[in-house]
Amino acid sequence: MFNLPTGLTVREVQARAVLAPLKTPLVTPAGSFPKAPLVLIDLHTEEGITGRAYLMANSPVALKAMETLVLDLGATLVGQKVVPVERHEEMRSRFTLIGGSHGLANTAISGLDVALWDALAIAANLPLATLIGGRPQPLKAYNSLGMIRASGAAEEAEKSLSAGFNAIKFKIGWPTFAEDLAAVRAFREAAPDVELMVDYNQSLTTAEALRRGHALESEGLAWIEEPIRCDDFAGFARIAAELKTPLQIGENFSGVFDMERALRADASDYVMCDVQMIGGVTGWLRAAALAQVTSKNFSSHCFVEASAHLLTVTPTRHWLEFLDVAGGILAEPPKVVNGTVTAPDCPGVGLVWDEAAVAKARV
Ligand code: SMN
Ligand code: MG
Repeated sequence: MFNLPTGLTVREVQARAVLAPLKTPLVTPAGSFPKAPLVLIDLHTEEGITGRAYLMANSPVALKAMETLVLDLGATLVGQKVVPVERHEEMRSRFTLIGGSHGLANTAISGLDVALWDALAIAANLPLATLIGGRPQPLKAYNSLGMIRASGAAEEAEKSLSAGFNAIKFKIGWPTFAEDLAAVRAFREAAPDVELMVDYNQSLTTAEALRRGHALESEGLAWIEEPIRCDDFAGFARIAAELKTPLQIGENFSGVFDMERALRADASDYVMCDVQMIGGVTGWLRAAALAQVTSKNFSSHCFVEASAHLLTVTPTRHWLEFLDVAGGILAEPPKVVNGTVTAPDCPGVGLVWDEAAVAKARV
């Protein structure tokens, strides 16, 4: 336990770009990843405690820039106290004169925010969930897949079912709607009793989203995700109003300010926040309040490890997305038990690097 009045002081921040091995390459309508481009963050304190987090560059071209930004922003934390909410606002203020903390700036702040909270939870000897007022508990999780054609659906569905999942998401947005529909029907046939979600990853125009969305109405989908460009809230509002199938967006909300604009525009039925986009732990806690006051089902996006803590304090929590992008460099990858994920009952988030795997994956 640490001495509360003194607290922890940041000594050094390390950032390491890696291409982490994936069990299966992730194929999206916006490009595919054979490996996961991640930045691993280690925030060392004078007291010997290290807070950890990782970020996902989503494109190898952004990886080095992300690493550099985390290092340079992390250097501004050196000598400062581990008081996450204060550090968060200071970090945001560094980007005021460049239009605010969006894009890579937003992700760097979010990653450092998670590392600060992780250090605090480790020092308090509590799981992050417990530190923020919840507790580790089983959360229902869906298996998140890439673009799978109808011909591959039975095999993928079978793998998900035998891993214990009760819900599966896959990406569509094939050149023709006939291909989308064939994939949906093949998954439904192979897994008749599970929830099915589809993700378009912003690949359609509004007119095409309405056309395909209407044609999917009778397929019993649990949600249709990001059919159009992620910042077209007026377009999403139209789609949400016209379709009966719930619309899901949120992985690209750039902080709670963006989320609030989306909610005000009635841009979605559900929200799914991403730890590195919404502002880390600090941003998530505020997003959880926004979702509660607007009665929106709140799911997570990627970042299984941190989300498993954060969803426990999210009053309108819905689904945890199981997409294991960091398992290849973690000593203890996240596990699924009976379709659920539980945050580990150890201090902090529970991120421990497999240093041998990290050494191999370094960029
Ligand atoms: C997604 C986006 C970026 C990286 C991985 C996955 C996807 C999802 O949109 O919802 O899982
Ligand atoms: Mg998505």
